[in-house]
Amino acid sequence: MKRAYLSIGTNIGEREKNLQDAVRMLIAHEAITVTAVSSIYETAAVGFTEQADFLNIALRLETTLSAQELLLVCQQVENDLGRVREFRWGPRIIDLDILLYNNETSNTETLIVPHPRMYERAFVLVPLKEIMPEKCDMLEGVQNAYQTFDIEKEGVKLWKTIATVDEFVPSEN
Ligand code: A4P
Ligand code: MG
Repeated sequence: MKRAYLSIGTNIGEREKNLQDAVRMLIAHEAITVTAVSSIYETAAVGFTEQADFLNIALRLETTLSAQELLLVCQQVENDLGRVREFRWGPRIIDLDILLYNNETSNTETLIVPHPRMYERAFVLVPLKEIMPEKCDMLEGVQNAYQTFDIEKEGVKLWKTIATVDEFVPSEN
């Protein structure tokens, strides 16, 4: 089993439902076990700033998939939720990025892990820090980067506290 961390973001439509749908699809995948989901944060857009605020979460999972296979699953979830790619960093129904994969590095045309921009982004680090176990090798790097931020200035606000995966995905209907 490999452990991976994802960052999930949305700023179009029913944002909380988009997050729940994405998490449900990951839970339903036979080769993935979702082991933790962070609280939901509302975050000011980074990159292209003339767009609506995002909701962002981080998620921890265990999987038998390779990093490349996990990327394909993430892209399938994005497509199933109807994501249309208009331009880089533009508004999106859902975006799933692989932040970390089992302390491994990848540098291919389609996959760079650790995610190349994660340490510069408060909207990634704040939720991620919440779900990293204390013994995790990568925690120190995340904490060091986190300390360089003034979280309020970065526009990252707690939007909804989440304690467990079950709390995140209430049964439909
Ligand atoms: N790719 C390479 N490495 C990875 C990885 N570790 N995880 C490739 C996922 N994908 C990875 O992604 C473009 C390509 O990156 C993919 O084809 C994949 O092979 P994309 O999702 O199609 O396009 P994108 O998301 O617009 O680009 P990118 O580079 O992922 O954007 P970012 O840097 O993730 O920025 N502001 C707030 N507040 N919250 C957000 O969630 N997100 C972005 C997206 C910008 N601003 C934001 C937020
Ligand atoms: Mg992306």
